[in-house]
Amino acid sequence: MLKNQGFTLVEVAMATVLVGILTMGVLEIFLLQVGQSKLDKTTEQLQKIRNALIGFVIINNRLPYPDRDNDGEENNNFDCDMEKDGWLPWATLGIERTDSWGNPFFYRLDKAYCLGNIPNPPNTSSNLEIVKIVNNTTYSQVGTDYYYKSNSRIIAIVLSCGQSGIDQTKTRPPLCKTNSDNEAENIDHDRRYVNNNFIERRFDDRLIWLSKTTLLNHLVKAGRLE
Ligand SMILES: [Ca+2]
Ligand SMILES: [Ca+2]
Ligand SMILES: [Ca+2]
Repeated sequence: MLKNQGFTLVEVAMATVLVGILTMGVLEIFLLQVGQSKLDKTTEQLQKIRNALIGFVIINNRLPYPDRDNDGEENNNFDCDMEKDGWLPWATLGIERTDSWGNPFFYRLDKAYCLGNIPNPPNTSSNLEIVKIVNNTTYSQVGTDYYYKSNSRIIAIVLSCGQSGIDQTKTRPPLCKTNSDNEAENIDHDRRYVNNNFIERRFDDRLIWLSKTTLLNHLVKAGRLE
């Protein structure tokens, strides 16, 4: 008697589940790779932005003012003391308009550097700071996480909202949607910003900054300061 060569319903169901699992695995790996490549590209963009800011200072003896109206051009009457964060003036700097998620970059200047020429001697007044998340209760607390102060004397900060993107209902930059208290720290217009490694669905903001010492080093090398 010939054996039935067809598949039973159970075999078909098992094969379907197996194909589904394999497809999900491949899809997950693909999405992870896409996500990583967007992170890498935005990190590269931020490094170029920092170089562009330094180049702008060397040429103009000042940093570009923040862009208030999201047209890419700096606004020379921007009030850094009151308005705090603006859009990055990408057209003024001659750089790409958006991060790799298609969202604008945001830009915060120390108010002493928002008044025109670089102060002489260079100084900071608002003491912007960048902090990093750690899990150690000896440090100060932000929400459920802890941080330590990693950098102060920051002159300029550029922020990409990262994978979480922007909230279209917000009107005052930075327009980032926030995943956590630590991301909320980056849009509250005070002097503290959080920078951290990528944590899925918790922290995906990408930041770069210019410190006073970095800027001084470049100005001395360019012969703009002795
Ligand atoms: Ca503008
Ligand atoms: Ca803050
Ligand atoms: Ca984010």
